[in-house]
Amino acid sequence: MTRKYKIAFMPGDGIGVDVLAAAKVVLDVSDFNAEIIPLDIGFTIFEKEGEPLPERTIEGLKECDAAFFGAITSKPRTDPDVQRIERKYGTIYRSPIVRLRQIFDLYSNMRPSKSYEGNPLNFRKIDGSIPMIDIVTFRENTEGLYSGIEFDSLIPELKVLPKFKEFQHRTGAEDSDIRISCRVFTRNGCERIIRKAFEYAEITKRNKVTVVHKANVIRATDGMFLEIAKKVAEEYPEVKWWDENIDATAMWLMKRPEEYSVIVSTNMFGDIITDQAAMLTGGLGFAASASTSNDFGVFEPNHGSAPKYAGQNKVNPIAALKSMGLMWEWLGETELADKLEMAISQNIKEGKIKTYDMGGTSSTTDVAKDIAQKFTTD
Ligand code: GGG
Repeated sequence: MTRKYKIAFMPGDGIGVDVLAAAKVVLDVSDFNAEIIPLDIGFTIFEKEGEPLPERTIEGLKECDAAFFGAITSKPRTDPDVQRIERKYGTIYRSPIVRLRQIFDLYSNMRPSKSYEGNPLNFRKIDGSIPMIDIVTFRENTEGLYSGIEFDSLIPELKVLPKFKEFQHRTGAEDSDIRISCRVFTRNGCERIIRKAFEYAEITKRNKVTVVHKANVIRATDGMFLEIAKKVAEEYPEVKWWDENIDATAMWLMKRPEEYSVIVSTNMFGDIITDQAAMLTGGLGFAASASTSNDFGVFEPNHGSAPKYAGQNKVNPIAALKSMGLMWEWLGETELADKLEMAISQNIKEGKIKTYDMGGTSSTTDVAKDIAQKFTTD
């Protein structure tokens, strides 16, 4: 029997509810010893209370060992619903996902992308061959272009800077026609995610890291990222590494995806290449993630709330199940994580019980039940 954990259970919106209910089917047949604590997050609770990440959720999370999260609906601030709710409660919508990452300093976003034998959605190269892909990406999760430092016009403090003066002169844009989203990096932020990737490559004996950036153009931020990578790499002589520009990675991922093993990148680049890697390995129905600090973790499928499928018991629960596996692994429950990974592989290889995205007609619950049955069979 494992020690008793406290796990926050946050289905969120839309299909987040469907896939977490499916994961619960497997959780219930496992001997994972946990108190499950339901917590509110997302657009549904924003509509009810004017706050997508209520204070009680933040406080509840502080009592937990980890959080298992489904999905949320995010809408731009020009959306009439957002504006209506903001007016009603006098609040401003802020992404609860980004806030969670910042409040709990979940600086590492780890996203595995793996081909499963027999998956009809596996990527085929132009020559017809199916590469066996096994990539783990570490994406910086709290800084960069998602740091939330944005301006809705050229504010006076910036307008006086020579670079802005030159920009405004060249473009002829009025102050009010300029929007600024800052890409802010810190030395510590770069170093800890790069170290995480190299450590992982060493511990798992993958021994291969690709550092992805655009240092030749975005010199201040990505220049520092690359410079730190070179220093950190010296501490891991067993790990072979190389660096690439993000555009080259996007291209080579389509041509030779099997050559990548561990990738480390910045917030936005990491977000984009992991969606690309997800499509090479079956789509968002298979894409799981672990957002961790040094002592807390939030585990969630990469997909969003897909409102058009919400409540239909139709979508693929594998990404959520894999996220639960990542949570077990992070908690040190490796036996449970390995058993779950085996059960998922068997379900995909057999190819009998599968959701619509894989060409099947089974429901979300059917897939979960099949995986639960395989999980409990030795
Ligand atoms: N499970 C991931 C999820 O719900 N994603 C939705 C999303 O990316 N929303 C953007 C955001 O709120 O930051």
